[in-house]
Amino acid sequence: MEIYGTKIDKKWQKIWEDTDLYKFDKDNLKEKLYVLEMFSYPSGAKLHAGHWFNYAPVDSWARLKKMQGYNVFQPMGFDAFGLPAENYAIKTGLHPKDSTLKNIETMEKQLKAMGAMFNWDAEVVTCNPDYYKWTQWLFLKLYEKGLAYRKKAPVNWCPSCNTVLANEQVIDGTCERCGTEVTKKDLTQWFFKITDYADELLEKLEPLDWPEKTKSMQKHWIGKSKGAEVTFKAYDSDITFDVFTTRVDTLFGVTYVVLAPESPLTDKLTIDEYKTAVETYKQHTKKQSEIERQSLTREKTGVFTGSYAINPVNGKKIPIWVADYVLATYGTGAVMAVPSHDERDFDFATKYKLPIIRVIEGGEKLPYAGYGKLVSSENFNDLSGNEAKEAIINTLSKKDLGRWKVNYRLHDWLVSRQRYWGAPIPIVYCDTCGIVPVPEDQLPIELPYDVEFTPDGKSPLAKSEDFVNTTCPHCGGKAKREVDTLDTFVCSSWYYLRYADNKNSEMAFDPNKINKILPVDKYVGGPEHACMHLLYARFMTKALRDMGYLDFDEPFKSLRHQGLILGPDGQKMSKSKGNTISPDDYISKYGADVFRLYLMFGFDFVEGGAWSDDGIKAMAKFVDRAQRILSKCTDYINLGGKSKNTIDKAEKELNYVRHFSIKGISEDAEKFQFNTCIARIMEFTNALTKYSSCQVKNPVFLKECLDDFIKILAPFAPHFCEEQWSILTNNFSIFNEKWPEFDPKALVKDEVEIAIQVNGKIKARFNIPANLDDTSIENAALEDSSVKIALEGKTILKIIVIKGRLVNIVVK
Ligand code: ANZ
Ligand code: ZN
Repeated sequence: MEIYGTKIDKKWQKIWEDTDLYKFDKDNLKEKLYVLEMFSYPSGAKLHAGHWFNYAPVDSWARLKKMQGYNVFQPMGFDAFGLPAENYAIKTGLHPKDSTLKNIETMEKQLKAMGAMFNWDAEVVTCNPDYYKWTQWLFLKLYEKGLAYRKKAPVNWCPSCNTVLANEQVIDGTCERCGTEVTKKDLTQWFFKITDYADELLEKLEPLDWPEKTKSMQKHWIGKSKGAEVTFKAYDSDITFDVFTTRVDTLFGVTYVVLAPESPLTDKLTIDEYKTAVETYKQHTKKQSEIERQSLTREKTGVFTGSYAINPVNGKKIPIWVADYVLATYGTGAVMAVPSHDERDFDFATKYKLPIIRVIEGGEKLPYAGYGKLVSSENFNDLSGNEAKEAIINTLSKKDLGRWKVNYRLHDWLVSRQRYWGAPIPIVYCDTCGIVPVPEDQLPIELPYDVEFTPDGKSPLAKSEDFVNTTCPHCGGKAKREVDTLDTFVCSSWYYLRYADNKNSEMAFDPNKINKILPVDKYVGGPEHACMHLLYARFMTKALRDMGYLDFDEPFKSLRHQGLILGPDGQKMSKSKGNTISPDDYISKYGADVFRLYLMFGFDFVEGGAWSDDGIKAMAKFVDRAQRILSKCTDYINLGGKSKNTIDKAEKELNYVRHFSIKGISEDAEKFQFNTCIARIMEFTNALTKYSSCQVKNPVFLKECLDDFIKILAPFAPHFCEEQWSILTNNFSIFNEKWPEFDPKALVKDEVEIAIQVNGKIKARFNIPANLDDTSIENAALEDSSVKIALEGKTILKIIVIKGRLVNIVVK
């Protein structure tokens, strides 16, 4: 008889589905628990081990919570638009719509084979018009509130994907998707004004139950910096410009000014004689990534503009340079250089023989700035650190030449893409009316099917006459549609809201419904989303809250990340290395439970690790063993084996392990320590095996132990345990049973083992009642025959009793 494997899996999966076992009760939300795993891209044809490692352990936790009485909502869906799906389609020569829908079908089947209790009736697929209609609606709402806008800006361009990328999608200067070096292009693009929420995104981050590392990455990405803006005037000219500085107290030490090559000021301030040199330098800069440019150790380069500026505090004339270590995208794109107190300025000044004036005494030595006393100007002498800053800002602000300023590293979110496979942006351009948002009742703007979508740098939709040409919703005249599509991160910034009301055709979601189901109680997915998806979703929640749709501030109260499953060689799995593990092969051999158990036992959830075939074989053996002991004990119980009234030692021992396991698993699962959960179940199996070999057993007690055993294993091996439960009890379903509670009394040991030493050498060990007092312990020690022999002819000087562990008899 098969005890685990696809036959058992399928049998129970069908029954679970037919009986609606996972039904989420929307009318009884007191004990609701929204458990969410990041939905997947249907970009490859199949689920990989990484998907399983995200979904299976979390499903086990959700099952446990269901048994603890929670009304669990665990939806699943597909992040179906975007580059991954489109690139897959191009690679396979299929249309993205066809390949995506086909992949989704396969992946749904695989996800079902996992036996996870997903609420499939809540499924969302972001590339379906009934979903992206509302993504477009969201765009219109943001536009209405001034949170979506269009501007020309230097943007990140991936020459291989042929599209712009958001800052978040540029990793170490390369494209997040294909690894190609990213360049800059001046383009008119759509942005979401996430910076309006920078402060709140920062403040509300701290109290969240999220991994500290993720919080700190997001905090750094938002990058709040408190400083000042100082206005400089160009010499012999009307041009003025601001610099951003966190060290306005070093203003007397400024010996030159540096502009970012891309700053519009650069062209304005470069005099004719230097134009060629500056232009050459600007071209050179285009090839450098922002990461490289920020490196402290890299050799500094730059060129002179031929212009000078006036330092507003002392009227000194200082040269204006252009250098790539100043970024156009931060602060004002212009810097006051203080080579005496700033390392980069120091390197630059040394290389180009620019003056260095030390203005602060008593701080750290060069090249780092200190916060010592100011020594540079009679007016400010003897002031230190913050006092000097205050005094200087006070003086400057009277002439409107300086002010406090808070700066953020975070930029507005660039959301338009020059690719085909995304939600069309619901905007129309009319010669008469300008930018016109598409009226809500005309949504969705459907993505046309017949389009030449191979990327060539232009938006593919521009090639579709039918799509482009339209009438202006405002004046009825001829108009053209926006041809860019939305970044797929826009789709995923609100999917967790749609799950809770996915069939609504009147609105994106009914606030009355979803405000009760959300926020998400536990969100689990990869750590790579720290500065993208997780930030965007938080922004979207806050924006929708401010529009009156949501009554909560944060979408994800508690967040966990799973680690990475590596190939057997310890390397990241990749087709080119030939070290990928396909879950399907193992599922058909061992069934879902053995696979799930192995993932949970063989790896630390947060750390992940290398795959091992031996590990999964061992897990299959364990399940065999568990089944044998269950069947042996069940037979004994059914035969009505001899019973007795007294509780003997063997019974006590098993009872201890039983309650120890219940307690441990309840606690460890809460911490997502699934490997120790399985280890405890293994201990319980050993204890059962030991007890089952006793001559006299207590069938009533044994039945209780088996019940608990199956219950606490059930979340981890759901199909196997449902089967065993039906054999043992004839009941359905184990997941409607109550999770057992441990009995603290069972964890108090009656007896403890004690060691008896004579002059530090162990002479005997034996058990004593756990509550024995010191004198009785001493007496018991002196009674022991081996101890008696050791004490012969000696004088006892002292007896030391360490409760519950040790007696040391000191003799002469
Ligand atoms: C003068 C100065 C003296 C500075 C000193 C620092 C130390 P954070 O803390 O990251 O906000 N800066 C300003 N804009 C820049 C840009 N677009 N590209 C590169 N560097 C820029 O850093 C603020 C400091 O970074 C500013 O303060 C400015 O240099 C530089 F002893 O001004 B400081
Ligand atoms: Zn018009």
